[in-house]
Amino acid sequence: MATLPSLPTSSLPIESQNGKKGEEQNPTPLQEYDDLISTLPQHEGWLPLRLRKYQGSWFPEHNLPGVIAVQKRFKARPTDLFVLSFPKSGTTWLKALAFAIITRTQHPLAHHPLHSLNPHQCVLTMDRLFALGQASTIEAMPSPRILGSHMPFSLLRDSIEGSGCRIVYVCRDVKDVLVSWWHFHDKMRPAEMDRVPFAKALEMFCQGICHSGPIWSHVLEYWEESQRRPEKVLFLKYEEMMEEPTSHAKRLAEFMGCPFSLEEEKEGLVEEILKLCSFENLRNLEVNRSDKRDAVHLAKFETLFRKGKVGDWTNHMSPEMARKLDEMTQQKFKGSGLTV
Ligand code: PAP
Repeated sequence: MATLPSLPTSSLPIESQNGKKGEEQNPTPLQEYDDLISTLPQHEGWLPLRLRKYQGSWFPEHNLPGVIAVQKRFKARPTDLFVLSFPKSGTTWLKALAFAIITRTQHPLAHHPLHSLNPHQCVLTMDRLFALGQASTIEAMPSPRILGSHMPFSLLRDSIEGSGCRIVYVCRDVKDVLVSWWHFHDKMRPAEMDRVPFAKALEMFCQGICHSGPIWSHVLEYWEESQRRPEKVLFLKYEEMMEEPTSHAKRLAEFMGCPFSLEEEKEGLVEEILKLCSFENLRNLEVNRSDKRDAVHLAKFETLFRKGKVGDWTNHMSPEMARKLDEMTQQKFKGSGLTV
């Protein structure tokens, strides 16, 4: 088996890294870009997440300082691995899988950190850390690091170009992404706020007005990069991963430079990792059932595990709505070679 990287510090929650729980739970949010952000177009349709449009994409206002800081200041290392996605496309699952695969020799699966930590605590979201004024946490991580983000490729390009780092990206049926996002928002909204009607959500989504939207350019940018540099950018589809999890876990391991040995395969390690990272297993863990959340990931962890199914859109959309979204997707991806 290829030599596995040592356990990245990103595997540990921030409080564990510093050993003083709570101290960095009062971070000073980054204010450097507040003047710039106050001039950007805004949209309140997804309140309490006010969105701002920055260089063609919409971001939650509270997180935009982090996005801009990553774009302007962050420099990837050659050994970095980035787990990237459009929100609600399978990020949590991919983070769990990548992390479990890469750390499998350090952590016997029976005592793996994923039993007690949410995948977002194992693979930290770098723009959130920058937004919280904790960029130094990322710098202090020993190589190899595993980091996550929902940032579009166009905003990350300068930070990663020429570094030799690797990227794993997951995309998902646009209709299921919208349904997942709509439910997530519903759980996030304060009781006094009205639910966003699904038809309005669809309309905003089609206009690209949603976290990291528009979805189509987000997906296309990573798709095109994966076509240009397949050895450095692995492009995955949620539906295909659900259909053939074993072959995808193996592919992921190979891409990350730590393929499963024949012995590991015979021992059933691939299946064990898949079980550990499965929706059912993760959802039922105490860390993901309770009201837990951390300073980095604002939402309660339980909101990340809803149904975990392919095709739930059929329970929310009329055939007309689905046709509209499918036609938009086909039109946007036309000529790219990408089918979803
Ligand atoms: P994020 O962008 O906030 O990180 P993300 O993990 O990308 O969220 O997406 C959440 C979706 O992934 C949810 O889909 P649903 O709303 O349609 O149910 C969630 O259920 C699903 N999900 C989370 N963990 C897993 C998993 N281990 N396997 C499959 N799907 C999962």
